[in-house]
Amino acid sequence: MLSLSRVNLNEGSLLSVGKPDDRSFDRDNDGLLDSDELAYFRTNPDLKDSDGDGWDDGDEIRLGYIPTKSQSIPAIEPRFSTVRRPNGGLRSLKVSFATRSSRTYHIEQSKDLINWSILENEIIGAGKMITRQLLLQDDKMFIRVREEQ
Ligand SMILES: [Ca+2]
Ligand SMILES: [Ca+2]
Ligand SMILES: [Ca+2]
Repeated sequence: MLSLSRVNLNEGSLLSVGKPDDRSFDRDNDGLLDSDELAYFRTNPDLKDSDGDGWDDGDEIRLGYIPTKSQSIPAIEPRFSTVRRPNGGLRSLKVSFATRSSRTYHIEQSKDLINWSILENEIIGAGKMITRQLLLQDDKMFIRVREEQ
């Protein structure tokens, strides 16, 4: 899509896949329309990650961060909250974390921080917060979220 549009622009080809000012066109495929990037978000319509902080413009907007400020980035660390039994014991653990589009995430557990086993595999990032409720067998358990390309 992107390379076709460049051919169209630079060489006057008759291929019509969308003009850069087309209201429905997203040249850099970051989830924001060119027209919105130029007029509203002030981001670069040719660059997925306008401020170079590692998060695509569309993901930053969806997650509530600023795509033109590299200091404004979603927290990588997962957030945890607990649900307790009436006797105070841990019943379940809620984990939520910000995800990047086109990355995958794994939730893993460990008792000793050495041996890790997978609780959930291949969670597809989508530029939004993902939340999971984890049922724990053991009250003493380490949980981590791993991101892969
Ligand atoms: Ca775009
Ligand atoms: Ca960014
Ligand atoms: Ca940013």
